[in-house]
Amino acid sequence: MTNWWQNAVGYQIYPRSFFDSNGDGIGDIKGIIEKLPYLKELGVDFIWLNPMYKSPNVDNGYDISDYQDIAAEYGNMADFQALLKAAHAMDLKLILDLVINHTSDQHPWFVEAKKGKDNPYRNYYHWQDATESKLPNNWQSFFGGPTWTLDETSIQAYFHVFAPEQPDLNWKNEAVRKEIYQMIRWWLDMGIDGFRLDAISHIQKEPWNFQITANPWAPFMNVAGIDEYMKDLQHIFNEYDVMTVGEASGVSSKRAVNWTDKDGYLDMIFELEHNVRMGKPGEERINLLGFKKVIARWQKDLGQKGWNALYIENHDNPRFNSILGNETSKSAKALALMYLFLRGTPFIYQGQELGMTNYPFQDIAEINAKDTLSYYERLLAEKNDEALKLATAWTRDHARTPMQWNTTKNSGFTTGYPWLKVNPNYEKINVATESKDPDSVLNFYRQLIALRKKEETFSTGTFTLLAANDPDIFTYLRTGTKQFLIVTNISQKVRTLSLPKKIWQKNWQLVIANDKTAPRTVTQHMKINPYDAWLFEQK
Ligand code: TEU
Ligand code: CA
Repeated sequence: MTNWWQNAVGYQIYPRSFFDSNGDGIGDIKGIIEKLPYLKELGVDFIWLNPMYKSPNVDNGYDISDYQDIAAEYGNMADFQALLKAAHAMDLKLILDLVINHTSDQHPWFVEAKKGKDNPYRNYYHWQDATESKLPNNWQSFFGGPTWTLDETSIQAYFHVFAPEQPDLNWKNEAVRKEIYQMIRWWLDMGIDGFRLDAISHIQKEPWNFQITANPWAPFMNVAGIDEYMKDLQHIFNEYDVMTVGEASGVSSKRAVNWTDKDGYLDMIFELEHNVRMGKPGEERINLLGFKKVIARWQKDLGQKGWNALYIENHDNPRFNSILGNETSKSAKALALMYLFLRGTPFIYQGQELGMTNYPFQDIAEINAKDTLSYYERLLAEKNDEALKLATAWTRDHARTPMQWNTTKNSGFTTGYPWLKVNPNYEKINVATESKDPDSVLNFYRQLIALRKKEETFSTGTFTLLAANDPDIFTYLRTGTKQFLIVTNISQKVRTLSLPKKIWQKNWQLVIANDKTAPRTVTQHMKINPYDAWLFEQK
């Protein structure tokens, strides 16, 4: 085991919603410092912070106007350095979000670029001749609408794969790359422990005359030529002892080996394929079989060469306990056991360790997420009378409601008025209550994290999927110097699991389960109740 992150568990903090130290309703850096002991007790090794840079907040910090400054609502650079120091003093590592596909339209580079065709910064972004009736092409942005926004003064349009307020940087311009690389070194020299690279697979685009067929986003998904830029980044990262995880949609599980093996550009990448949905719009859930097949394919394709980043929740998706579980503490525990023992580095998204659930949105005014609001507008324009339901069902804001700390007003997140409403279930689901309850989701997470880190087999061992086509049961083996069997029923059905003889004839012993009725050992046919989750060790 050569790399520290291969035996580590990470924790993702969405600063805006974590803990507010000064009562303005917005989480902040001092708030994170206050809660470091909580993370230490949870047992995680590193923190990934969502953006806390200066930003007009059109996309909550993913629209950066100054890469080397802290947004005032989160604190200042001295606070950040205090956080880094405090984290390191507790042996917690800290990685930052690196958003280099685009900047804010308020970034000085773009402010300059907009001034005219001759401005030295013009070429920092992508500009093409255009008129209102004729944009350079018909490509569509992730947030809805065209990827081009017209600038009437110059009769040109600029390019953006997200919101119009997030113009894409022109990576073909060497000056841009130089600036970005310098900025990266500046943070690494400060002593941070690595980066999560936002939307990194989009930095290269196809020629503007590329014709879209099935996948509307193909023209900016891991496009040829990206390797040159990734190699540059790799060389910088290699000079430091840091970990890197890329958000790399469009990089297939087969190609991900090149991205993440020992000569790979990055240490690991987040796949964005596993949220396989089923059900009618507005009532969609995750399809377990689809999810399982994606995960198993990544486990197999990365094999012993590449490295996975494991996650079930983040700031962009609904709560897993709502879309795959049944919102009980039992299902939250089953989901934890299901994914924490896969091969790779697990990430836990804040509140996931409590079994937090989706928010019951009743009014569009409760929504902040830009993409949800524009989707809602589109539905209204189409006169869809289920607009609210459709727009809020899968919104990112489910994950962004404030962290639930205790039973006091606003879950103890703030003494003021929270920027996004607190989920009303905070009176039951919160850190204080769950800390005292030995059977809570929180204490289950603590045990699983400790177990995962204690057994080397969970880091280095191989992965073998069992019952591959079972629609309800996710079960697999991890094999190294020891062998473990993970069995989970991710459904509301009582099922019987029949294992092959080569498995059941071995001698197994239960290590941990989410229910007292769990069998002590493995037999040929095992009755498994809804959301039962068991972990056995071969003796
Ligand atoms: O998300 C980007 C993202 O999800 C896309 O890159 C993805 O590839 C696409 O939706 C296809 O599935 C990141 C952040 O996580 C998100 O919060 C930001 O809004 C976004 O980038 C823009 O910076
Ligand atoms: Ca605050």
